[in-house]
Parts: sequence; C-alpha cells; structure tokens
Amino acid sequence: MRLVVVSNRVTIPDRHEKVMAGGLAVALREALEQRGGLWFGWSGAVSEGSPTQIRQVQHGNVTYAVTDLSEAERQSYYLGFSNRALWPLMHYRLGLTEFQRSDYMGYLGVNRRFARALAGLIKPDDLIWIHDYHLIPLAAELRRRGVTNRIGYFHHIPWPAAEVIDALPFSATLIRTMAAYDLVGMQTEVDARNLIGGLVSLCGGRTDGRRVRLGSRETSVQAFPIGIDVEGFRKLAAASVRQAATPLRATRESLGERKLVIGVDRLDYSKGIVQRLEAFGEFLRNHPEERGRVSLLQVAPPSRSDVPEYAELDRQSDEVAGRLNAQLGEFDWTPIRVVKKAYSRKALAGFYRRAQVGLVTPMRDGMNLVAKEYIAAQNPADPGVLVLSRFAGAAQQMGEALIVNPFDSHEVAEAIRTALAMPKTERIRRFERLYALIAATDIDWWTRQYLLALSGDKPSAETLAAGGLRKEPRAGARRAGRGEASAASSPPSEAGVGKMSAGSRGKRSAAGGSHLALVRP
Ligand code: ADQ
Repeated sequence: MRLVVVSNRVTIPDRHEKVMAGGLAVALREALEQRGGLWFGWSGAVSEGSPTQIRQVQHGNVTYAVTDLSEAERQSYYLGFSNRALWPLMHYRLGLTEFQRSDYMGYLGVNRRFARALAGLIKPDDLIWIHDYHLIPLAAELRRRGVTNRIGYFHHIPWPAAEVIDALPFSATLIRTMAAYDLVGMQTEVDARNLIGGLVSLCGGRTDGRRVRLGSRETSVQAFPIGIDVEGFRKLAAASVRQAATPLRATRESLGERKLVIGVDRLDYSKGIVQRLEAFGEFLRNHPEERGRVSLLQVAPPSRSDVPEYAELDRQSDEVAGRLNAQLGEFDWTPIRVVKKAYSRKALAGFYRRAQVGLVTPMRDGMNLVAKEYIAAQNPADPGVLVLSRFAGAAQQMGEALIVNPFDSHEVAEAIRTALAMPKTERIRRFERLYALIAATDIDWWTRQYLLALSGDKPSAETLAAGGLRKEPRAGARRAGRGEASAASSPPSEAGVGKMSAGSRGKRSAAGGSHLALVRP
C-alpha cells in the first residue's frame, strides 16, 4: 500500500535538507520511502493570480507534489481562518479568536482545490494521512470526489471541549467533516474525548466511546502521543560536550559557574513566554540568595509575524525581559537573555545539556516536543530537571517532571527553586523514568502505531501501554512524584557512548533541523 501524506507545508528535500528536516519530517519521509509514497501540500510560496499548477519532484520512490497559494488564499486560508480563528480557539483563547466569513470561505476553497488536485494523483489502494488543522475538511472534499481509500487525520494541537468549539460560527458543519476520516489521531486522551464529545453534542453522532457513527460513516478516534528521535538527539547532545567550538562551550564561557534555566519555543502566545519571564522574576525576588547564581536563557524565534497578536507578543517579551533585567540585574550579571533566532539541532541539544532546569510552561500545547528534547539531551550521570506545564500534552505522559500550573507564577517560581536544589539521586531517578518513557514512545513508535491503526491492523496492548498515557495530568510541583511510564528502555550510559479515548480509547541517524517546516511555518 502506497502512503500519501498531506500537510499544509511541504519542504522538498534539497542540498540544505540536513538543516531543514526535523524529527517529524524525517520520520514521515522514512515511512514514505518504506512504502513508496507521495507528499502533497503548499510549497510555501505565493504566486500571482490563481495558482492551480502542481509541481512534482521525484526523490527516490517518493514524489513531492506542491502548489503555491495566491496572496488572497494565504491571507484567508492560512493567516486568517487557520491562524487567527482555529489556532487561538483550539488553544482555549476565545478572546483572541477572530472569525471572518471571507476567511472561512477561503479556507474551504483551498481545501477544495487541494482535494481536486490530490484526487487526480491518488491510486485506489493508497493510504492517505492528512496532517493538522489547516486541512480538517480535506477528507470530506475527497469523499465528494468519489475517493474511497482509507484516510487518516492527525491533529497536532489541542482539541478543546465542545462548549469552546461551539463558539466558532459553522463549527458543527466543520467538525462534522471529521466523519469522512477512518481514523482521527489526537495527542492525548483528553483531546480525543473532547472531539468525540463535540461530534456527539454538536453533530448528533453516536459513540461507543472509541468510535463515532455519523450517518453512514464510522470514525475511530484515538490518542497517539507524538515522540521525537530520542536516540538521535541524545547523540547530538553527547557530541556537543566533546566538540571544541560549540554553543555549549561558548555558553559555559559566558556563564562561568552560573546555573542555567532554559526555555525554547516559537514566539507564540500559547507557549506562555511572557508569563514564564514574570515567574522567573518572581523567583529571583522571592529568593534573593539566588541572584547572580542563575540566568534564564529564553530562545524564541519569531513566527507568524504578520499576525498582529504575534507582533504584540514580540514587543511584550522584550518589554518584560528589559524591565526585569533593569530591576534585578547587576553590572556583571544579566538575569534573563532572550535570543530571537533559530538554532541548529546540534546547538539546541548543547543548550539543553548545559541547563540545570528545562522550563516548559505553555498555557496550552498539543504535546510540546521541547519537553522531550530537553530530557533526551541530559547527561545521565548528572541530569537537569524538567519543569512542565500541566496544560502541555506531554504532562500526561511525563509525570516525573515537576508539573506546574503556568497561570500561577508563584508555583512556577517555587518549582524553579525546587529544581535547582534537587539532590542528584532524585534528579537521576526522575530522569531515568522520563528517558525510558520517551525512548519507548519515540517518533518511530508513533509513526508505526498510527499507520498500523490506519491500515486496519490493531496495535498490540503492549505497544499501547508503552504510550504511558494516564487519564488526567497531575497538578502542583510537589505532587510530581510517581510516573506511570513503562520503563521499556533506559538511558544508555555515556561511558560507552496508548489506548482508545473517552472511556475506552525504528531507528535513524541524528536529527536534522526543526520539524517546524512541516507543521508550522
Ligand atoms: P510547535 O507549536 O511548533 O508544534 P513543539 O512541539 O514544542 O511546538 O515543537 C517545536 C519544535 O521547534 C521543537 O522541535 C524545537 O526544538 C524547535 N524549535 C523551537 N525553537 C527553536 C529554535 N530557536 N531553533 C531551532 N528549533 C527550534 C506543534 C504543536 C505541538 C506539538 C507539535 C508536534 O503546537 O503541541 O508537539 O506540533 O505535533
């Protein structure tokens, strides 16, 4: 069975691919190469008039088929409906949700156009895997054109409760199109339950808790927590220690003996960057003895700068960091450094490794891969501590992190202090469990599980258990003690080197760059 992947953005591999390709992009490309495949989506370019042309590039047994958008399509489908309506809504930010009928029409129009083009490219027994919120109605459009193949969808961001979704005009019409999929994958059981709830209460679907029936169609909704290339990332981080000219060395020189707390995020309001800076300020104010001993490095490359809310966040983060540095800094110590640029995977791995605390405190996040990358990069003999928002999907798996509520700056401040003071034995104990969990559910595991389920084969109970899913995230830094990760794999020493929802529910070389090119340009 040939695999067809569809995503909003497609990056055609070229000689720069080592820099561009990341965990998810590499894993999908591998899955495509194994079966032979087609990857379809937006080229990332905007062209004049009404572009309909499909450009195809062959690499081995994978065909990349891309189309440009017109400026009007970019404005309505991409910036408008996808990123100013669906993105804030799905992240529970109703106040930021901007709905325009014309944007919605543009969104439906691009999905229709993609379906038209794709229908001419697929073969009868292709397995079709569509990614993310830009393309929710794509399967319904394909079905209208007579496509009967198995079609799956994976939603990379949170799926909120029906009451939240219901605020979106035409929400029932939009989410009803989910019924055109055979399998819908969500990051967590909570997301899966929410979608099923919405299909039942807004669209009149019937469910047994794992499948939803709407009209003549039956759709399976399951959680598949996405992973990273753990082994590849571990190797990158370990190598950064040995290499002479790396950001890790340079960071050491510039920080001296000072401890480092690190945050790495796209500059996005869902990531809680401003709230995190404020919490770090509170930590320094409440614990003056720590001043001069620790710095926060926040790496935050701007994204979607032509959406006004993002430009405002850019300004706000500068303002807050500037104010806190002015209030708390010394002539020889800067408490907070905000760096707004993208780094290579290798450089990021080095930063994570150097940091005693990984501060991952989104207000809402589908999974959050940074949490997993931080753990993968640690030195097993002297690991750092992960402070993790209970509202990141990752918190449902990574119970051995210090779990915090990012809306409570005091709790985050105290978790930073707890993390910095944590004895080595306790750090190692938590790290080993977290590492085992992320290694057992890495990106290859995720791709395999999803494709098994989509092609109709059932994943084994064992592999589902490896997902380490638990029902609700734990709240409160102090309560973060016992995880339920299956210790299927332990961190290698460096000397030598899921379930259905709602009440029922390989290996590769070191990673290249961010997967942002795939999911979120
Ligand atoms: P994102 O919102 O992009 O992804 P996340 O999962 O944290 O969020 O992934 C970000 C990626 O970008 C990480 O791999 C990180 O290393 C990389 N990155 C961030 N800053 C960088 C920098 N300065 N330089 C280089 N790389 C950088 C969406 C959803 C998430 C979900 C993923 C995958 O919002 O919830 O986990 O998709 O499904």
